[in-house]
Amino acid sequence: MSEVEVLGGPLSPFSFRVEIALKLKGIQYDFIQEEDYRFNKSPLLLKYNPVHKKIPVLLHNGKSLAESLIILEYIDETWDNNTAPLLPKDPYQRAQARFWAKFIDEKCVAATRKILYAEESEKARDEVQGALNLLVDELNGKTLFGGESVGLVDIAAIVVGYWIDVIQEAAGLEVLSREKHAKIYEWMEALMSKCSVIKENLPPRDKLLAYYQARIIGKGTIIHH
Ligand SMILES: N[C@@H](CCC(=O)N[C@@H](CS)C(=O)NCC(=O)O)C(=O)O
Repeated sequence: MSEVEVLGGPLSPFSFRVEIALKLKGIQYDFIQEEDYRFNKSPLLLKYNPVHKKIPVLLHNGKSLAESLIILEYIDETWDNNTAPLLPKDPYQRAQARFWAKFIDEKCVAATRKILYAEESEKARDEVQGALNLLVDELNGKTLFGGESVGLVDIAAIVVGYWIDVIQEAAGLEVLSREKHAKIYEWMEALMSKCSVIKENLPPRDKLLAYYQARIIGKGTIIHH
């Protein structure tokens, strides 16, 4: 058995976080693709993430870990080679990075899910737009969330800068606006130009779009073009 394995999906933003962190650290790993993580979970997924039954799962020497943000911290602490630290050393800065990563998942991702996969509600849309405005403020005066180098929050926020942009197109809705949230688009551009590992490994946009279009149609959501 390989020392490090990722049980994930090629189009999952959370799985992507884990793969990027490992690549940035230069850690070799094997990727095990979970074929149908929504409707036909594999025995491996149920065994290694019995609590949430979601990808990604990191396997390190046979021990399993779930939840992408927890996995990123584990990777940072386990391969603390200082070449690509994901979290700052200063305790206050570390706590701030965790705060914003949690904010991204609890406010931006959770509200986007509500809009797309439940019924579209104005309240959820206001919620996600309010959260995105706060992310824009957090980027004020910075190129990346992590300052000059890619950090935990940058990796966590790719779901916003890349995935939400595609998902909203698939759904025919606008939550992330090129005008109001221009700073987020600029940040995503800066991230890709500063970090070739991210740029080269992002799933192709057309593939991602087709995937979410199929998911949304499958759910019976009406698409407004
Ligand atoms: N909070 C989790 C979210 C993971 C997640 O939502 N994974 C999705 C794939 S993108 C999944 O496995 N969904 C299966 C399901 O909802 O049953 C993390 O950060 O790892």
